Amino acid sequence: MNAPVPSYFGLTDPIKYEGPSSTNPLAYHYYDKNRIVAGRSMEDHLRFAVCYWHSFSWPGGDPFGGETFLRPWMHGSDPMAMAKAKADVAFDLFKLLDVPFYTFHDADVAPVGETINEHLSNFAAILDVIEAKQSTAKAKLLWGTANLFSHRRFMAGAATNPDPDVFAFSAATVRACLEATHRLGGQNYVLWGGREGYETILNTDIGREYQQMGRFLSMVVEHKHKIGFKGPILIEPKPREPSKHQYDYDVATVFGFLEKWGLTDDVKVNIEQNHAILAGHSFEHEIALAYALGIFGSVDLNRGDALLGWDTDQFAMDAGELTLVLHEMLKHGGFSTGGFNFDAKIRRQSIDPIDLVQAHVGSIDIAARALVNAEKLLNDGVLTKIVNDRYAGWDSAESQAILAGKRTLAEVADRAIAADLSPKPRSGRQEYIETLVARSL
Ligand code: XUL
Ligand code: CO
Repeated sequence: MNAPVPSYFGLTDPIKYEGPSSTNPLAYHYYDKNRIVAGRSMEDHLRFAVCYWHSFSWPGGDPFGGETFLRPWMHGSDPMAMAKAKADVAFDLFKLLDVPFYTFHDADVAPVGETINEHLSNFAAILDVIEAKQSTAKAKLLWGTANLFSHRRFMAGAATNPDPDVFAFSAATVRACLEATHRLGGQNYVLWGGREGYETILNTDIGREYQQMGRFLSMVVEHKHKIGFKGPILIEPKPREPSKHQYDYDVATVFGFLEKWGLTDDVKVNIEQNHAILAGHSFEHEIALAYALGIFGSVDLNRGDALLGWDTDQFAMDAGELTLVLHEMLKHGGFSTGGFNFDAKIRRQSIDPIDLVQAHVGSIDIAARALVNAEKLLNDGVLTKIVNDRYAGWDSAESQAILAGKRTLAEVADRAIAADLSPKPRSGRQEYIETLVARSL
C-alpha cells in the first residue's frame, strides 16, 4: 500500500485533541469537539469556519512591500488551473483542522473577469469544482459573499456608486453569489460594504447613496425569498477602511438603517473584533448590543493591535476577551446559523506552510478555553445575580407599567414628588466583578 501523501502543509493526519497537558503545539489542548459545554458540543457551539481570502488568496503584502508567502497555487499561467490548485489546498486545510465550515468571496475562489459574463462564467466553472469537493468533505459553507471592493470598477462604491452600471454589475454578482451559497447549502449570506462610503463630501450625495444602498439590500432580501434561501442576510459593520466614512459604521448604525428599510427580520449582523475596535467599541459591546437589538448573526473572529490604528486581522488569542464575548453569547444561547469565521491573516513573516495551521490551531484552542471559562462564569451565577440585583427595581409592577406605556411623564413625576424621592446611589462594584472574571481565566 502507498503511504499517504503529505499535504502542502507537510501533515497527513488531522489535528487531534490531546488535552491541556500535551506539549504538542499542533494538537488541540482545549478544543475537544465532542465535549458538551452548556448543553451543546464544543464543535456545535463554536462552529469554526476557515476563510478563503486571507488563508489562500492573500500573498502577504503590505503598503510598503509585496508578496512574502510565495504560495505555489498563486504562481502559474493558467488562472483556472491555479483556482483548482487553490481549492485542493483549501480543502486539505479544512480537513487537517477538522473544522465544520468555510467561507469565501467569488473573487477568492475564481479568477475575476473583466466583463460580467466573463466573471460569472469563471465563477460558475469553479463552483462545480467546489461543489464536488464539498460533497465528500466534512467542511460545509458557513456563508458566501461577493467581493464588491477590490476591482477598480468598485472604487467609488458598489450599490452606492454614482454610476448605475456599477449597481447593476453588483446586482449580477450578488445574485450569482447568493444563488451559489444556496446551492452549496450555505447557512448565511454576507454583505460587507468596504466601498459603500466616501472619501470626501465634496463629490458625494449621501442622500442618494443611502437610497441606493437601501434599495439594493431590499432587492437582495426579495431575491433570497424568491429562491427559497432560508438563512439570514448578514451585514458586516465596519467604520472605515478602505473608505474614510463607511455607512455600515457599527451595530447601532446598521440597526438604524435596517429599521428604516423594514429589514430587521431578514437581515442580521456579522460582527468582527477588529471592526468593533476601529469603531471605538469593545468586541463584547458589539455582541451584547446585537443580541439586545435582536440582530445577532455571526462573528468574524480576529483581533486588532492596540498600537496600530488599522485592520490588522490577527488571529484571536486573548482568552480574557473571548471569555467576555462567549459569556455574552451563552447568555443568549450562542449561535443559530452563524459561526466563528477566521477572518484573520497570519503575519507576513509567517512564511512556512505550517504557520497557517498553527495559527488556526492556536485560535481554535483559545476560543475553546474561553468557552469553558464562560460556561463556568454562567454556572457560578454570580455575574447574573449582580446584574439582576442591579435592575431589580424595574421588575416591580409600577416600573413595568411605565415601560408598558401605561404611565405618563406627569404621573411618574407626581409620584416622585408625593413620595419625596431621594434615590440612594449604590456601588457598581466594578473591581470586585473584574476580579471574579480575572480569577476564572
Ligand atoms: C474586511 C472584511 C471582509 C469581510 C467579507 O475588513 O472583514 O473580509 O469579512 O467581505
Ligand atoms: Co470580516
